[in-house]
Amino acid sequence: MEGKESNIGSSSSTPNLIAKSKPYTTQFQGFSVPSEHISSIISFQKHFQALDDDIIIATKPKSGTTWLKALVFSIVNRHRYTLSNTLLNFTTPHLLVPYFDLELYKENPNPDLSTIPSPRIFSAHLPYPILADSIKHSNCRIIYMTRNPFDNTVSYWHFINGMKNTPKPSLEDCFETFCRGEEVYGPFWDHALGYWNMSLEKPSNVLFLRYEELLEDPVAQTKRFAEFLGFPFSMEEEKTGMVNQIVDFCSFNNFKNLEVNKTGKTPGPKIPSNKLFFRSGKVGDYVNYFSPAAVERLSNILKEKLSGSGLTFK
Ligand code: PAP
Repeated sequence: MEGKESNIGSSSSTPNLIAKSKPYTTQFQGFSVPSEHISSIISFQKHFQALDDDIIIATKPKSGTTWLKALVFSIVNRHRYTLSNTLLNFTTPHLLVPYFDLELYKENPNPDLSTIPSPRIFSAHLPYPILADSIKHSNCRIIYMTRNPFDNTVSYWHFINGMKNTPKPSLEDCFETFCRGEEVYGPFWDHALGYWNMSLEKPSNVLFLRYEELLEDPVAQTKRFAEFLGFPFSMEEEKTGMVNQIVDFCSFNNFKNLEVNKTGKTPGPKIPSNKLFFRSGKVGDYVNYFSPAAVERLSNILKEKLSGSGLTFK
């Protein structure tokens, strides 16, 4: 959908399809969680045993998860695969770095994860308080990426409207739901604050970044991830251009054009094609969708919710 038609001005009384189409989301431990994943989240909380060298990629949907998964997989497996034979050429990052709730604990409430080669890389859209306790008590590393809420909302709106078997909210619906803190995995501010606060408390375990920072300097951020994860690039690797090669391989224009991402399909009935994970990959696209009044409204909500935390969004 090339939806430039919905420029949201003031608050709307349009019915909220996401909230109304129960049981799409359910209030669970303080957050709006997709109802269909609650039982797998409970199994994950109960059974997952974190290892100290586990890596967890945590994001709210549409914050750049696919990109971050590709980068982290490439960093960690660079001695195992070259960029021409990496599994990322044939498999979506979403299968290589599976979600706890959407995949691993979906079919089997207590899957055997002990055969996954070390370091295991997992992902979650879950807020920090909902993660399994064993993660919080282990030494594993979490990279959390967030994104400015306006681009995030636009991206989500496009995505959910491109999915099958989901509600089809208007952009107004998505915006209103977001402002109320009732969007999927929301409230946005509590989601971000949970990881933000942990990144301040345990900086060697939780790395916090924004999509915009990654887009602005992917080379510096990729080196930062590698250091944080305990896989720093050697001088030799830097000299031979390894960091740039990984960044270029995972860049929007290259990555979205890999056959697997153009025509491949993730298992399951909801995602019609992997290309749904790639749209514009830009910062600030939201100005084409939201009026200054709408931007001001949500900015004021955020200012209040994030007040005193030190967390800011451009
Ligand atoms: P998910 O939560 O469904 O996994 P996620 O990957 O987090 O989605 O977010 C998708 C967004 O990241 C899309 O943003 P847009 O709608 O504003 O365009 C997508 O285009 C963007 N994206 C995907 N891959 C990349 C990449 N390699 N570089 C930059 N942005 C990317």
